[in-house]
Amino acid sequence: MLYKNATLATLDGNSPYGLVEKGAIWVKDDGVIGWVGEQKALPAELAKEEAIDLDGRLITPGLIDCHTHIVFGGNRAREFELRLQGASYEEIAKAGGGIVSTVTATRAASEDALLENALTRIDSLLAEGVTCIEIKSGYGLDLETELKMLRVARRIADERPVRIRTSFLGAHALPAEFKSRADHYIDEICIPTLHAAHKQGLVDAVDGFCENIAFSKEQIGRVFNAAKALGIPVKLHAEQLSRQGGTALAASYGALSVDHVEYAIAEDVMAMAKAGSVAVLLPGAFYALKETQKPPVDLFRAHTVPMALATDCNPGSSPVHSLLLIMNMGCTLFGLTPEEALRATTLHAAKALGLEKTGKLMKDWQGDLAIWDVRDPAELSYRIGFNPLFMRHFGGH
Ligand code: DI6
Ligand code: FE
Repeated sequence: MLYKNATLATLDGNSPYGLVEKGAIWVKDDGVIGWVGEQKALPAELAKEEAIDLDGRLITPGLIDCHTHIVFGGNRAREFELRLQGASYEEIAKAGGGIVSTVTATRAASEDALLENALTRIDSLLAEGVTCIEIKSGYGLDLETELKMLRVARRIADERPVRIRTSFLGAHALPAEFKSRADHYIDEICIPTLHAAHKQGLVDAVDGFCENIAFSKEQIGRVFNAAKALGIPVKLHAEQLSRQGGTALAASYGALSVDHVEYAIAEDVMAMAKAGSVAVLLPGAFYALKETQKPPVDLFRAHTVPMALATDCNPGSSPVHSLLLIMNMGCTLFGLTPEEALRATTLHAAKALGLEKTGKLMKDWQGDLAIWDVRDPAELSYRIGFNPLFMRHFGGH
């Protein structure tokens, strides 16, 4: 497919957005970019091919939502009401609500019902030009339901034109049946379930939640050792509600990403820089929990730690179904520039998932595209509650 007369935010080179005006891009039948650049430089044999004239509209790499919990049962509207009345997220979790209440609903739901339910949320993301979504398990917390969640996540790619990456998040919360026995849960359920899920080819990465309402560094370390032995990359929810030292732990395992990181300090950021980990910022959870501690964006810049942005779509701390809104929040709440916000949902999100040659418009890179009815890429972060997607190009189609 050849697109002509487009504005290209290639994200390549040193100019802002790697912008090319009056550009053209050719995506080959195998879904890989065959040619991209200024239209006047288009080789003669391509120039005579049939093309879509975009009349100056903007093309970016397809957006990537690199952190979601989008497969789950039930909802937490009641918890939302409780939090509005003053209960904190931690208090609700400690009282047996929170993540564990979603576990009950997810265990009870059939595989087909979970899929149908997730697709409604997936469709909101796809409508905004998202072409790749990471999905975590972690609302099963038993062998059967963790595997069910991962199967549902993978089935989404059969139902919709989207790439799916799955992360095993067995160390998300302690299920009620293991109350006060977190070490037993890790050894008897979490790690054996990881082995089973890996054996069935359902795991692209291993994640955990290092927090005083979840698991300690030592417990997460045991899960990461199991991941390492299986050759699976890791990532971690760390320093979200308090500073626990999860960031340094994750970095010591060469984590693909460390996520949330509101409470990270300079030494954490330096450990991430050394490990090459991406900082995945989740302003939806920051907003919904009325957090006031902002992630150390200036330190990430100073140490050239790439920043990604994601929805964290989940029924509790971030019931967010718009990656464009997250780009706006990244700018408004965390002080990213619109250019950083676009890199954060394309190139850097790809890196957070360990995807190669994805997230830039370059020859031989992956050719999933979002085509927008705007001319200036800053417009993607600027509006709130407005979707300027013109069309999406996925794979070889
Ligand atoms: N941190 C989060 O923001 C989500 N998981 C996590 O570890 C929240 C999940 C939930 O509240 O259901
Ligand atoms: Fe999360």
